[in-house]
Amino acid sequence: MVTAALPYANGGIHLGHLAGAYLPPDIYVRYRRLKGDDVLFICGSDEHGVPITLGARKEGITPLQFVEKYHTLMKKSFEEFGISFDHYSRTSNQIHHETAQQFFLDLYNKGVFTEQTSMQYYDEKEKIFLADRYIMGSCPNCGNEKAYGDQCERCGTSLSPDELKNPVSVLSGNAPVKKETKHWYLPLDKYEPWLREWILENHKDDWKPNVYGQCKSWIDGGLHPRAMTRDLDWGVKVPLPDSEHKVLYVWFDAPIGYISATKEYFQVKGERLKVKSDDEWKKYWMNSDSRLLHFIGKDNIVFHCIIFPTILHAHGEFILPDNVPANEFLNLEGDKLSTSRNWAVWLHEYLIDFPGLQDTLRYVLTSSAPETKDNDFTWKDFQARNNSELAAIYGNLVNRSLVLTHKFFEGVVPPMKDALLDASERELIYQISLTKKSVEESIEQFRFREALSEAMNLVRAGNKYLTEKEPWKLINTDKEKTGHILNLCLQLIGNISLLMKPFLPDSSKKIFKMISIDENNLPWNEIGKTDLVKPGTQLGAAEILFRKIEDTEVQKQIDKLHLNKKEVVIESKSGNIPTTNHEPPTTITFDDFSKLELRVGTVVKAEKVAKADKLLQLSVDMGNEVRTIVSGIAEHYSPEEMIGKQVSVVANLAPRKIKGIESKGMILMAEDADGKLRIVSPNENVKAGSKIS
Ligand code: B3M
Ligand code: ZN
Repeated sequence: MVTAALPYANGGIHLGHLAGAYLPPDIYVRYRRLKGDDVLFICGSDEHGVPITLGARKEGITPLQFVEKYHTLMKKSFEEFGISFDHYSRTSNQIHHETAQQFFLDLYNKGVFTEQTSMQYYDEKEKIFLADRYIMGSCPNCGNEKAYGDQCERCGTSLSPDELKNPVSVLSGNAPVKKETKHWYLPLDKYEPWLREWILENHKDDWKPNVYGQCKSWIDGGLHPRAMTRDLDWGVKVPLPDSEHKVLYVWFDAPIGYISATKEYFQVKGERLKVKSDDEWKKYWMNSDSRLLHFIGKDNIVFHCIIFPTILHAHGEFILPDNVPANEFLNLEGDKLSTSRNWAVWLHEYLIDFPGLQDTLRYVLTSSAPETKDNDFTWKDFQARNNSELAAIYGNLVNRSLVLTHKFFEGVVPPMKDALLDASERELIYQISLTKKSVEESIEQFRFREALSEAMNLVRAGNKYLTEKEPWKLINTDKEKTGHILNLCLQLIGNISLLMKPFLPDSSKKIFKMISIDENNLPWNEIGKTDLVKPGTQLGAAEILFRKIEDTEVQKQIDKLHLNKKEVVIESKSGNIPTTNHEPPTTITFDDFSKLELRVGTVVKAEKVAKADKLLQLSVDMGNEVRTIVSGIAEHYSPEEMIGKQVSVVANLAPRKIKGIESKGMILMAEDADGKLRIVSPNENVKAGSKIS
């Protein structure tokens, strides 16, 4: 059972979504299907929650009109791009509402929830309780002034509205009042021992370090009861008396969407085939021999690793995720992808601008997949990978083999002769099986980037073989050996296109057509065979596999990005709270700037802070005093390296206690797209305490 995060129906699908949560599972399930495994790939639109109601409000349409518009757009993009979901559903469907409500009732009847009446923030003007993204304020952890009621996007901390400093309503811009309301809570704290064992002990070795690490810091940070209901009118209604204006929390209902979509899939299938299949979904969700995998982006880790599994566990009849291979983020041209700033490449636009080039995008996104750290997509890299890898290496091997066979043998596959096999050819054949094995291992460990690069190495080996054997010369003296060589090239191409099928399905299809193979009867385990293409077969015409991408095409994309980038902060109706933009305003006055006192200091002492992997405690000579500054650079500099370095210090920052140490000031750092930090120093040494202006 493979799921991909249900995207909010509040915009299009961009390359970051694709690289993080949709392409990896698509490769995975294509591979599993080829292996003959019983695999189901489910997704759908997430149509509830504040991202929807706020988005609709901004566009001046109803939530229903809003989700209709974006569900249609996303579904179409996925289809045209070729993400091979078995079913793409949506959480507004009745079957989902019923399933989520039943789930809630099951837990309610088991006494899982705690019922709590408390005072919560309320917007008197808009007459609405302010949960999640309806409320903003300062983050108690990092001071970000635009933290949301559910999470600070700058430091990643999960928050509740009560933790925000200076909260304001996103709708009216007013300071909220408190009003009494009742909700049902999932007591996560009670499940802590179970979560510790299930994740921290049982999944220590098989979950990705980034996923495991986030779970550990959540659990170690202490778990608290979390409300599973909200005072809203848009969503799945709470199925209890006196709850007309209450709905299920979107993160309660959305993951259950995976289950309702599975039910719906079998319902539709049953109707089509006129068979009874009502209980088929249970095989995938309740049988202990089923394996559940959730593919998501890193911002969804806590929901899929802690909250949803706790819900499934508390219910008792469901299997738990066996793995949650979450990816990090993809940046774009060195900058964070952002829907609100329109710093994004939209899939539906890509499909118009580069028709038929789905595989190129699959290749580029997989080759630079943010599997272990954030990564960068650039149009220049896109062009280079297409032209100098796909076209120049893969396309070249296929084209040369086909063209030469047509030229010397009228396109009829010549035989390979065992007696003619030399050592380098035996090795090449052996390399096919080795590559199969390593691609399998990499895919099964969710290392798609590595898997693709292994497959490409086999293509490179094929090119090398062809170049060394020079059949275009050999034909003048030895036609039999020439035929033998070309046969081997064609076998190699057949093997490679099967190996590449999960990654580049369209190209494989083209190749199979060129070499006259019926790909539908070619399972994964045929890889390694040297008789995939039978001698005597008439080959199809040689087609260009990957066309060249011109400079003008990528320049157009770069220009478009910059042209459409939104610099302006979008103001809410009342004018003082940005509704969707998380970025600070792009300009400040000189007065704003002059409030900063920036000075150069020299580090005279540096040591690690106990129990804090990221922190260094520095003693910085500021000319007239030596200050203690705690800085989060321990992963980038050792204490020894820091001694004697000149650093730029925000000298008038209010002192702050960090891990019990009073830190007076902050050190400026430059962060590159990979997240690597470097200190910002003057070009030449200056006197400690020099002012930066
Ligand atoms: N819609 C959040 C997101 O799109 C959310 C995922 C739900 S998965 C059940 O990032
Ligand atoms: Zn924060």
